[in-house]
Amino acid sequence: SEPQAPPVLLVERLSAAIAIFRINRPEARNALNQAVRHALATAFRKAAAESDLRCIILAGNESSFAAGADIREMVDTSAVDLHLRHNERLWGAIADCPVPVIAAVNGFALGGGMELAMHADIIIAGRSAKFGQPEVRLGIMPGAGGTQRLARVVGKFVAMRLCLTGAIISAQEAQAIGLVSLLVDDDAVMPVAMETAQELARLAPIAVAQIKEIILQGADMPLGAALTLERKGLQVLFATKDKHEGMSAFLEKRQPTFLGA
Ligand code: CO8
Repeated sequence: SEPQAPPVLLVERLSAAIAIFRINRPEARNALNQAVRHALATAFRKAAAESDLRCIILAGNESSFAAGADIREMVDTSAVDLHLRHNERLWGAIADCPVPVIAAVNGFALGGGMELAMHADIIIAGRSAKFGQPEVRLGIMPGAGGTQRLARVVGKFVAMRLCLTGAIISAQEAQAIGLVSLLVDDDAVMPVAMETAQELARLAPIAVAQIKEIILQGADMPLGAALTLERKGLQVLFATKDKHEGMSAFLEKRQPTFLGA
């Protein structure tokens, strides 16, 4: 019988609270073919339904986070084919994840790979990671936030340089422009991502979820409305047991035990 092909996405559990999704197409620098996209969407949709999950680490391998959309799979794709794939629904499953997502980036995060990293909430990158939106060099353009999320994060002039020229930048430069949350040694990326995930997992889950939701929703709103949303979010947290626990623990000089209630 045919040997079983390895899964294109490895879904592991560090604990009940922490999941690790690893893209696994080393033969193609972890290029995002439709199989990987569907596997990611499925994994994120399942994660959203799990009440115990507190953090997702999204990773590739040591040489590539993801080198973009799969060019072999796109070379003969028509405009109508592309429309009918409705990849926005697959990206939406990642964008809508209520649980914090940490991108652990080693090696290349290019094109759709950089867009995937930008779907995360925290980006931890190794010193030799490389970022870029090289689509223009293929005669196309970014299609999953590379012109929009990027410009909102780094501003017009940096986004224009990256998208118009397709320049590949170092992790140091990516950190300088605000794309990388934490820059660490290459072999520290996964350990630091795990420590960060464990730290998040110990915090009050409702507070964490409100913060993620309000930062993301507020970014698309006028400031006044966003500040109201923030204030209402804070008021809601005053109704939680965890608010009382967090403050009592501080006053009693002990560690809090949060319940997610
Ligand atoms: N797609 C398909 N195969 C790839 C990709 C890719 N994006 N990247 C690498 N590979 C394959 C290579 O073809 C090669 O395969 P083979 O061994 O069969 O020849 C193998 O991976 C190894 O690649 P290299 O030999 O090139 O490895 P290097 O270490 O020399 O270089 C790089 C690594 C720099 C990552 C280089 O491979 C590269 O430039 N890759 C392409 C990067 C790129 O242009 N990405 C953007 C793609 S477009 C996009 O992401 C947005 C599309 C939006 C529309 C989406 C619709 C579906």
